[in-house]
Formats: sequence, C-alpha cells, structure tokens
Amino acid sequence: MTTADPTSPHPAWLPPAAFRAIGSRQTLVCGDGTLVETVRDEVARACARFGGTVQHSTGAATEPERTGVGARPYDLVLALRAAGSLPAGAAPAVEVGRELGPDRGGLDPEGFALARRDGVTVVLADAPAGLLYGLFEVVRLGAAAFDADRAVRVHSPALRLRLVSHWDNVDVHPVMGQVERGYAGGSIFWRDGAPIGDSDRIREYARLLAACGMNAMTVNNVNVHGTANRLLTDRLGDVAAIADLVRPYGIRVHLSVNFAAPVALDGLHTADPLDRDVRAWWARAAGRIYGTIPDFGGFMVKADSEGQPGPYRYGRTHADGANMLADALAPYGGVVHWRAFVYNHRQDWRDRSTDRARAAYDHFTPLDGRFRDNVIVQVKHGPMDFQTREPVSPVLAAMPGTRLAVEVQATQEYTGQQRHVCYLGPWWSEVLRFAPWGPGRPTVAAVVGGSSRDGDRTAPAGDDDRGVSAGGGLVVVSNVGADHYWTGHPLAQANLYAAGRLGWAPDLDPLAVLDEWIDLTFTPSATGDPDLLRGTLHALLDDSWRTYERYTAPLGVGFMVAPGHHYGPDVDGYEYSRWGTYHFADRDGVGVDRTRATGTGFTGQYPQPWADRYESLDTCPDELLLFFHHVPYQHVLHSGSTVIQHIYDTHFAGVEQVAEMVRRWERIGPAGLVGPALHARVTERLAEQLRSARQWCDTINTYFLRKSGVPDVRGRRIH
Ligand code: GCW
Repeated sequence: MTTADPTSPHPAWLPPAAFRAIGSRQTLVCGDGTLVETVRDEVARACARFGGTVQHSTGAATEPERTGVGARPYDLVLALRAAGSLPAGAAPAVEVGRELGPDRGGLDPEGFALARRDGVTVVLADAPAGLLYGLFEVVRLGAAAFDADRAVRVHSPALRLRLVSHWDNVDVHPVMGQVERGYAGGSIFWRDGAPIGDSDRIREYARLLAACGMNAMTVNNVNVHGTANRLLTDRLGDVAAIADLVRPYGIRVHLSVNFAAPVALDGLHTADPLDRDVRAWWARAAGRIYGTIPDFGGFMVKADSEGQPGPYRYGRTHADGANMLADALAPYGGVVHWRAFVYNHRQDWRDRSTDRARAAYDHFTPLDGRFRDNVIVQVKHGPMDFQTREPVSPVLAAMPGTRLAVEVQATQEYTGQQRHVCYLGPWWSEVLRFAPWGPGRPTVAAVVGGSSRDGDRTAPAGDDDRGVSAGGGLVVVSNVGADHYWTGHPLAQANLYAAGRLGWAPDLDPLAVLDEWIDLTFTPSATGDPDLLRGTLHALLDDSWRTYERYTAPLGVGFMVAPGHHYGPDVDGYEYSRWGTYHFADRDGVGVDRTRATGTGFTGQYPQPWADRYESLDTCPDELLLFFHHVPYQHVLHSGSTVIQHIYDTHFAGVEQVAEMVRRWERIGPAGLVGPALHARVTERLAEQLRSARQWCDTINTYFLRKSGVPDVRGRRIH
C-alpha cells in the first residue's frame, strides 16, 4: 500500500490496485439502468488506469456490433440476461446463459451467475444490482478470475436486508458528541446540525458498502433529538441528497424516527398510535418522503427504551406502535425496523427477580404474529447489550410469526473502542451459525434469512420481499466516521467488511473473509514479503476478540466497564445500579443465577436443548458459566481450572498476547509493507491497547484476589 494521502479518505478495500485485473482487460457490459451504468463506470475508471477497454451495450442498441468490434474476444462480460443479443465476441456468455437456462429459474434480484469459459469470464444477472455485486466478486477474485475455466456458480445473498445503522447525531449531543459511541472522528453526514456536504466521501462510502455486500443504511442515530426530528419534514432534502449519492451503489436510505415526532414537530397533543390524527400525520409524512425519495427504505425506531418515547405511555403495545408506522409505509413498500432493545433502566437492585437479560423476550414474544409483514423486529444478538461475550438472544428463536433481524455492533463500544484490535468476524459468525434448536436444526442465519419460520421445519424463502418468509436480515451498527481511515483504527475496517460479507453469506469462514480483506486492502509491494504481512495481520486479528475477552471479561461476565463512556475497567461501576446488576461478586463466589431452579428463570426462555444445557452446571459451556450461574470461586470448570485461577490465568495471558501483537507489528515496520502513516497509527493504538490490557489485568485480578482471598497458584504478582 502506498503512503496514505491525508487529504482524501483511505481507499480501504477498494484501492485502485484491486481493479488491476479488470482494468487491464477487454470488458463488455450489457444492460440498462443506473446500477449498470455504475458497473460500466467502475470498469471504465479501472481501464483508464490500467490500459484496458470497456464497451457498453444497452438493451436497445448493441454498440459493439454497430461499431464493428463485436467479433473481438472479450475477457470479461457482465450482462443482464434481458439485455438482448450479445455480440460474437461474447459467445461464451451466450452459452453460459443457455446453460443457466429456463430450468434454473430467475436469479435473485441481487444475485448473479459467474463462470469462465473459453477464455471469457462471464457474469450474468437478471437485475442491475446483481451485476454490481457480480462485478465486486470479480474484483475480489482479482487475477484468479481470469485463470482457469470455472463452472457456472449462482451467487445470491442469504439475507435480503443488510443494513448499516449509523448512530450519527445531526446536532452535537452534549454528552455523546456528533456520533454516539463513535470512535472514528465526526460523522460523515452531519456537523453541528447541518449536512457536511462531502459528497465524494459519501459516494466512496456507498461504494465500499456495496463492495462488501451491504444494501441499506440509516443516516441518523436511533436516539432521535433536536434537528434530527426534522429530517422527516423540512430537512427531508438533506436525506434526499444522501439518497442520491448512495443510490448508484444499490444502497437504500432509511431514517431513525422519534415515536413522538407528531408531538415534537407539530404540537399534536398525543402520539397514541391508535389516534386518527396521529395516524394521518404519519401517513402524510410517509407520502411526503416517498414523493421526494421514491426508493426510501423505511423507519427505524427505538421506542420505550432508555428514555425514548413509545406506545407504553398510551397504554398501547409495541405491535400497535410498529403497525401504525408500517401502515403509513406500506403503500410505498417501506419497512419498519422496530428495535426489541427494551428493558427497565430504572431497576431496584434489591429486587433479585428483575433480570435485564429477560426483558426483550418478556416484552416481545407475547406479540408474535401481531406485527404487520413490513415490520421487522430488530433484536440485539445477545440478551444484554453487545458485551464481549453473551449467549445468543432467545428472542431469535421465539417469534416464528414475525420477521426478525439480528443486530450486531461494529462500533467497538464494549470491545476496545477502536483503540484495541478486536476482529469481530468470529463472534458474529458464531452468532449467525448458532442453532437454537440444536445441531442440524435451523440457525440464527436461517431465522433472519427467512428460511426458517420455526424450529420444526425449514421453509424456503418466498419470492417476494414482503412477509415473514423474507426474514429481517442483518443490522450492523456502524464503526465509521470522518477519520482518514474511516474507522479510527485502520484494522477496524475489517469489521465493517466482515459484517457485509457475513450478511451476504453467513456460512463464510471469518478467517477467509479476513484474507479477502487483506488481499484487497494491502497491495503487495514490489519489495516486501507478502507472506510476512499476511502472517502479521492474521497474528494480530484472528484471535483478537478472544484475546480481548481474556484480559477483560471472564466466563460471560459483562459490564465491568467504567460507567458512561464504557472504556476501561470498573468492576463495580454498574453493580447494583439502576441499569442492572451483572456479576454479584462477593467473598464466596461470582456470577448471576439465571436458572429456573433457583435464579431468574432466564434459561427457560431457550428452546431445548439449550434450556437444559444452560441450566445445568455440568453442561453449561465454560465461556458462559458466570452469565448463567453464581458459583464459588473454587468451582472447577470443564477446562480443569478453577474459576478464580481461570480469571488470573486468562488476564495474564491476554496481556502477554497483546505484548506479542506489539512485537509482531514492530517487526514489519522497516519492511515497508504498509505505508508509514498507517504503520504509525496502528503502532500508537497498540501501545494504548497494551497499557489498557495491563490496567484491566491489574484491576480485575486485584479485585478478585481481594474479594476471594484465594491466591494465584502460580504466585504471580497481583497488586
Ligand atoms: O449499548 C447501548 C449504548 C447506547 C445506545 C443503546 C442502543 C444508541 O450504550 O449508547 O444508544 O445501546 O442500542 O440503543
């Protein structure tokens, strides 16, 4: 990679060199429409740099034939199947099309077929979006796309909706700043209440999103306040401007809205979802939006959560609230993402039956089947709140009559705030592959992909994109900001990339995804040893989530973080607070008893086999032991270690692993394998990670030594 140009954003996984293989060849693009033009423009841009050519034939006129170049052999043909006859030089594409034939049926609207035959690489799609995703698949393959023959392979996304949720504030929030939980500088959309107006950056961002497989985004925080309310009304033009910029990359814009917007904006006396005037207000708002943004995606709502307004205030249910908005959007094909992140954040800690982990299930599962088809209930992947380790939310297995989306957090609120290397691909992959009904039964990916309506049968997804069968897909909270590297920590780019790729294909190996990201992002330099760079990046990233877990939160304990900003250790920071209680450590033991037998009964929210597996100390996985059980410090884990010794050992080991990461990264500096600016940025962040890891280790080990009185069997120094 060359030295970063500080005036333009870092190219992330789309540096010009990633297009070398395409840009040095002869390409034919066939078809009509904005996204096809994007494909043509992308190829043309690459050709301008690397000397190849591109011909574009629309359905109406096959330009290559008219100009007599039709007989030339192409290296790459990207064609819509309906684009009409192909020129002679694209004959292999015709054959591939025939093979794909009527018996293979229509391709997914975002899908494509890829093959290589007789020296021609062929991408066929039935809709322009498919051609765009096909192009980026060829980019990913690089030179390999033009090597040996390839049998026809049909690609389509497993999850229909793959949305990036921005917690970007329009106004600067007095506590949260321009981006809530943002660790990468300001917002790429907003500054001090107004649009930033950096069209190039927003366009580049849309390109990056499309290239990793995303197709939607919200442009404002789920906590909606101040000027953000007005994005629905007199500031709608700001949203339309963003939509215009991202549309050519197949990204649809959604808005986070305030449930009480009719009150906040127009002085209505109520926001009751069953009130006629309120319903009419939302219907008018939707009409206005679609008049301005015809492909608007829909609304995202955080209601009755952490102080946000919602239907409870009017004695109504979440279904009443969500359905009202759904009805307003339905005539235009919009959806409502209604978040299930609802819990009592004013708890009385003396009441041991209150359990935040239970909340989403208790609030939402009674409403299963009562949401409109264009409502997506958006469920955080764990029952708590994006902690380093949590079980999968049982809600994902408990609402067969509802479209569900799973929400993950790329912004590293609880995983090192983009100062620590923490590759989350392996974590999300575990979540998506989790089988709530046991091995061999549908996974979370199947639930949110719509191929599983319940645990007892697997039904194919419907053809339409409405209804429960369509699933609700993946939502990822963005980790992007106005920073040169987009994500503050340059290596945190891998998280956004992985979210898109896993949303498209949840079965992908997260380490293979990392290889894709490395290959695209880091162009091998003429002098450097690419294996050294790849080896170093794998050494830093592969196990980084587990390393982070080792020096922070043992065995499923969460929230031992400093209250408010959530960075760094504070074991009792949230303990016995109104937000919840998370470890119950005392002189005898630690952990939260969530069993049915003696605890909060949370284990009962799971179907079998997990309800029993989590309930029993004999079968509960070590890594979640303290999430489900309160045990003495001397309790022996399946690993053979005691709980207290495990805490000491993992904390020391985690720090040692970070020290090794520092050494590995230092070693590649002189080799010039990455630009000096990027190398320096990562070096600086690693130094902070090491400092912070030591602090975590000291704090946690000291706390538990004092509480338990049990010494480290290895006699290491604990303060
Ligand atoms: O994790 C918590 C965060 C809040 C966030 C909330 C949510 C946007 O601390 O900052 O608010 O989750 O998901 O709504």
